[in-house]
Amino acid sequence: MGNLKKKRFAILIVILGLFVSAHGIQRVREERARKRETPQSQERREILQLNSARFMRTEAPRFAADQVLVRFKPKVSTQLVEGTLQFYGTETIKRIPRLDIYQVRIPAGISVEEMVSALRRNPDVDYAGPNYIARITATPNDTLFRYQYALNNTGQDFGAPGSPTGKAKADIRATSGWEETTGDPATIIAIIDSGIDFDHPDIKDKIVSGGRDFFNDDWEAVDDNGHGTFVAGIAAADTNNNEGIAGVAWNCMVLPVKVTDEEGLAYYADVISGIIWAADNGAHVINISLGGDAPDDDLRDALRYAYDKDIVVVASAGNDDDFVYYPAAYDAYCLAVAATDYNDIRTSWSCYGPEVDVAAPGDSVLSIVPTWYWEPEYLPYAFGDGTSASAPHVAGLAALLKSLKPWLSVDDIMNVIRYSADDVNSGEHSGRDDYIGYGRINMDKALVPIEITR
Ligand SMILES: [Ca+2]
Ligand SMILES: [Ca+2]
Ligand SMILES: [Ca+2]
Ligand SMILES: [Ca+2]
Repeated sequence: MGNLKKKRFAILIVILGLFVSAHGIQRVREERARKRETPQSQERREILQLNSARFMRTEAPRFAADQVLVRFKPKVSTQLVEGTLQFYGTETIKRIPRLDIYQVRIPAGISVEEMVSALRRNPDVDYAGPNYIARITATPNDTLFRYQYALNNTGQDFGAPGSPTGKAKADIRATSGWEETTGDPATIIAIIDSGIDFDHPDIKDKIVSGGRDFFNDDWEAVDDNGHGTFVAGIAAADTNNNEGIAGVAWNCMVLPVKVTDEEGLAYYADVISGIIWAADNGAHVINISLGGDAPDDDLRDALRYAYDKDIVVVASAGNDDDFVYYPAAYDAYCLAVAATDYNDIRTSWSCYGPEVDVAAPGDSVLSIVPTWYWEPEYLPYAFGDGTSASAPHVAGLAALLKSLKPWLSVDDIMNVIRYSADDVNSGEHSGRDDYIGYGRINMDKALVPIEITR
């Protein structure tokens, strides 16, 4: 591995005003197009399994089994209303005055559907329907949460004054996903990057150890660039702590692995060592928000090493509207993540190709920056762009899945994330495509209680 030190390639991602790209690899587009058409019967089989299993949620109670809501036409007298409700054998639980809706209990032996149908046939009835159970959502108390459109987009103002507002629901459905799980502190996400700021108030309690610094060859992966802290915050910032932002993997922990220098450049050899070290030191998920344009067998083998240990590797596709970078392009062993924006539209700069699996927000994403990053009068948070910001959303989701269902294999987790994604560009590219893969990830759908039969 002696000549690996000569292979110095750029980190792609450069959310924080640092963008170094490398060009020059020759690849044949047609060859890739052919590859894309290869039938993937295995994948199809698993899509069917997931789709059929997903009905479990709709079979769960969606409305109260013994109640209906009914409203009478405005001219119907109170006496007639009460007489009618008695006639149907119902018992009034309460009346919602402003809407003039009666919540009533139906007699035993009659289903909600039968009662609704009977009431709707009555000419005095204006409306009748089930008493649906609203799905509650988990909203954390982090002070900057409202700026995190990527997690919860209501079309709010999320940026500096004058920045665009997004489209409601162009988000990863974090608040409803967190109803299923907020993650297990035993689940560890390794961040192969520039290190993490150990002093940051919104992540310092989420870091499992000093990690490993391969660039400086020491045991404290201190972030001298900012990129790694930013990436780690998206995946697993301290959440519901009345400070800063929420992380996707609310309770999961991070393991810092420093492979870049302070400019954000890394040797392949260090990235390879970092992946193997993380795999051997407790990582359940590995996030790699960096990449180079040259393939490398050792890099591929490092990914395979992690994959063989059932570790989910998530990698950024790249930011220059070109082919997918390495290691994201190692198709079998990782999830390659493209970037969408606050309108659920693929960003113009996101890399594309048959290796893209899913997309996640990568435009104007709020996260943490090291405490030394800004002048002291600024909060240590920033908005950043890049597939670097997209990947850790997916890594966070993988960690939540691993927390909820530790028995799932790496392929199960990757497939759940793929097949539960929303095909948000179905108008132009129906189904899986090379721009956003299966679509923008959906935590709510991915974390639904389903059984996977193998
Ligand atoms: Ca160090
Ligand atoms: Ca926080
Ligand atoms: Ca892939
Ligand atoms: Ca599509």
